[in-house]
Amino acid sequence: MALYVGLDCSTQSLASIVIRVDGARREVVFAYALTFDEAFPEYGTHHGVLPSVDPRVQASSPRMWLEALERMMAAIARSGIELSDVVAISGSAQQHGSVYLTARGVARCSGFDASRSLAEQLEDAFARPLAPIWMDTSTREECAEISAALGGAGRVAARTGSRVFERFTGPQIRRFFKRDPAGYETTARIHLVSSFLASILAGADAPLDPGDASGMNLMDLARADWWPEALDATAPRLADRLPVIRPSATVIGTLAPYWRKRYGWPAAAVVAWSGDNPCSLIGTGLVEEGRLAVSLGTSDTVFGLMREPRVDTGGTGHVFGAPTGEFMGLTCFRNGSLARERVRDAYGYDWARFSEALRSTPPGNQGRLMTPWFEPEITPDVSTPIVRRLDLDPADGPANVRAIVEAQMMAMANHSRWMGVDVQVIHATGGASTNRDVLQVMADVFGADVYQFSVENAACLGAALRAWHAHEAACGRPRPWTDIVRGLAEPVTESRVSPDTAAMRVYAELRTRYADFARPSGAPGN
Ligand code: XUL
Repeated sequence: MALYVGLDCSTQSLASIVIRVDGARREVVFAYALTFDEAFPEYGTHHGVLPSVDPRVQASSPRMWLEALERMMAAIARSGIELSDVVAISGSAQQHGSVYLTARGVARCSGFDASRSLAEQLEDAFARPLAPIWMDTSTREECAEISAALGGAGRVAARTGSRVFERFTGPQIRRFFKRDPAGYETTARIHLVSSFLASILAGADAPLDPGDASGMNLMDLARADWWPEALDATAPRLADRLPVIRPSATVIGTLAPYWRKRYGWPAAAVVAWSGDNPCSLIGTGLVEEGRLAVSLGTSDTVFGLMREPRVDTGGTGHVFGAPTGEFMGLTCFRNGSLARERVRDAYGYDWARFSEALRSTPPGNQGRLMTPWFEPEITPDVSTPIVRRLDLDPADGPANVRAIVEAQMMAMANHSRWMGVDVQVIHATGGASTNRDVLQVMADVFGADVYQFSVENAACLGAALRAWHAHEAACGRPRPWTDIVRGLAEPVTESRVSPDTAAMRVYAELRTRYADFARPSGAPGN
C-alpha cells in the first residue's frame, strides 16, 4: 500500500489530494484546500491577487505561498492518513508566475532550521517581493521588443510554441530588468511558482519541467532546453539566473529534513512540479490524442495532447510540453469563473438560480450576444475591458446569464479549431464543471459528448498521479500512462451530457456570427 501526494498552488488557493494505490485499487484518501483570501487575510488578496494601483499589474505574494505550503503540510500530517506510507509527492502551480530569489535566498533553501517557520527564514530571500502572475497585462512594450529582436511572432511561435504573450515569464523578466536593474542584479535565481515550491519541499534548487518552462517564451520546444537567442533578447546574463529544465518525471530528491523534523513526514521522493494545465492533462486522463478537455476555473482553458507540435499560426494558442514527454495544445481565456460570478452577482443570483436562468432561456438566446471581457482578455487579445451587448437588455438577468455562458463556450470552440481535433468527446474539469446546465451549453456548442470526473481538481489529482508515475519509473517499474490514469482520472460514464441536435444546428450558425461580433478592434498584439 502506498500513498502519493499532489499539491496545487492555483491563483486562489492551495489544494492537496492524497491518493492510495493498492494493487489495482486507487482511491482519494484525503483532499483539502486553503483559500488564500480566507486563510491569509493579512495579505489583503482579492481572489488570490494583491491590490494594485495600476490594473494591468497583477501580482501575488511568494511569502503567502510559503505560509500556505507550511500550513498545508502540517494539515496533511495531522489528517490521520498513515504518513509513513507516503512514497512520493509532486505539485501543480499556476503557470507563468515568477519568483525572484537572492543568492542568500537560494542558499537558505538548502538548510532550513526546523525550529522556525519558512516565512520567517525566507524573509529577506526575495530580490523582488512580489510575484507577477498570469493575469498581468503590463508588458505590452516588452513583448513588442522581444518579438522584434527575435524576428517576429511567427518565428517565436515556431520555436517556443507561442508568440510573445504579456503574461509569459520572459516579458515579465524583461520588465523587471528595465524598471529595477539593481533588483535584477541581486537576483540569483528566477523560479516559476512550480519550481519555487518544489525547491522548498526538496530543500534544493529544483529544475523546471518542459510543461511549465514552455510558458516563458524562453524554451526551445523541440529541444526542451533554453533558447539562447530568446534569453539574450530578454535580459542580460539570464542563463545564470534560470533553473535547469529536466523531464517532468524527474525525482529531484527527498523531502527536506525540515519537513521530517518539524511535522514527522517520511523521506518521500519529491518529483518535479509542473504547471496546472500540464497536470490537468493527466488529471483528466488525456494521455492519447483525439479528445479535448475544458477546464472551467479562474482561467478557462481548452487543451489536448499532441504527439507532434502543431503551432497555431493564428497567434492565440500555445503548444506546451506535456508530462508524457509529448506536447499539448492549449488556448487560455482570462474571463473565466470571475466573469461568470460577475454576471451572477449583478442579478443577486446564487448558482442554483444561475442554472435556472440557463434552463429558462433557449439555446442561441434568440440571437442576443455579449462579449465576456470584464477584464482584459487573452483570447482574443483585448487590452481594454469591454462588455458589448447585441440586442441584449442589461436588465434581463436570465438572458445575460445565457449570453455569458454561450459567449465563453463559442469562444472556446472557435479558438480551439487550430488544434485540428475532430471533437467528439470533451473531458470537463474545474469548479464550474459540476454545473450540468453549463455543460449542456458546452455539449451543444461543441456538438460533443461532455463527461465529468469524480475528482473535480484535475490539476491536483494530476500532480499526485505524476508523483506515482515518476516514482515507479525511478524504481525501475515504468508504467504506461494509460494505466496511471485508469480509475481516478477516467470520465464517469453515467455523467455524460449529450448535445441536442436542434441546439447544435443553432450554434453552428451562431458561432460564425459570434466570431464577427467578438472580433476585437486592432491587430492581435505583436
Ligand atoms: C495558461 C494560463 C492559466 C494559468 C492559470 O496559459 O495562463 O491557465 O495557468 O492558473
